[in-house]
Amino acid sequence: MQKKIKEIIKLINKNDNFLIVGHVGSDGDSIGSVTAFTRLLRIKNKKVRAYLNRDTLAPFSFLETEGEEFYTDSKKLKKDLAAENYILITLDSGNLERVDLEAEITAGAEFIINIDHHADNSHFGKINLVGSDRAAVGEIIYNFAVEMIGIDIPMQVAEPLATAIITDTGALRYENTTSRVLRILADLMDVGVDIYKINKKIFGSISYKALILKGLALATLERSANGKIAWLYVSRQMMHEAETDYTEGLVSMARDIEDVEIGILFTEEEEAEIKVSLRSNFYAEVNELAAEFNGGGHPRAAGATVEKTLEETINLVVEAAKKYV
Ligand SMILES: [Mn+2]
Repeated sequence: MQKKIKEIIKLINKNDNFLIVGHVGSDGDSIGSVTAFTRLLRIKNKKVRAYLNRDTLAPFSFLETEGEEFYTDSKKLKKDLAAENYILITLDSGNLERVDLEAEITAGAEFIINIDHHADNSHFGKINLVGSDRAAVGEIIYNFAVEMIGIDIPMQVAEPLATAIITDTGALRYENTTSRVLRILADLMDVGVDIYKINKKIFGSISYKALILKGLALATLERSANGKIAWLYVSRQMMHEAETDYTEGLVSMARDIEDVEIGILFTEEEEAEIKVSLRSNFYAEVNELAAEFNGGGHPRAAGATVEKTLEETINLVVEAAKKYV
């Protein structure tokens, strides 16, 4: 890992125009890593742009990504990049389809540096750094920061890094919370990061509308396989009723039930486009279950999109999940 990091830093030093991006349906790891790495390259006086999807930014407004280098308008980004040569750095995307950019912008890059922590990463970059034993991409970017500017990491980089790590470890509750993660967070606290504030922002508060949606979703809860599989769903009608499509944390409600091994959330994005979120507790490799439906992810957290009706998708996925418990 350290060798690869040095190799990428050398490349960064030799070049001067970068575009950094996370994955579709961006989360705290994606947004935090993109924000931190972009600021790191700015500190190194590099020309750098980042694309952050406006739809997913709201809970992370405390990261204050308002600088001119942070684009939320894809059209403007495309226009500004049109006559330029740029290197694309993708963070937290397991494959090219996950990269949150218009195909034209991805294709226009000189080459891609792919930095990720998903074990099933397809190595789509010219350079690939896949630390599948790392809890978050933020953990990898922390190593870049130490290598590039030393351990005295400024707050504008430290805070998004902590956000990335706290998000992907579920506030240090998931199996991926290693002693290495705790040491990094301790170092980030030492430079001034307020872990309590970040925890509170991401996991300790919910909007009224999101809570209404949670109530509607909980009413759909069902179990199978002697209570080892639990699932709930969110239909378009329910999102309409609650006036929100914020489903963050819902799948954990199913997974966290006593004796459950696999928790599933079905979200009806379109009439025949169902997002399937999969979580497991101890042994079920839900990335393999996701792969049966052309999805992917981690052994304990994975997902797929199924182009069938809600009811058909629930029947298919729940049936397939029984093999894993
Ligand atoms: Mn991640």
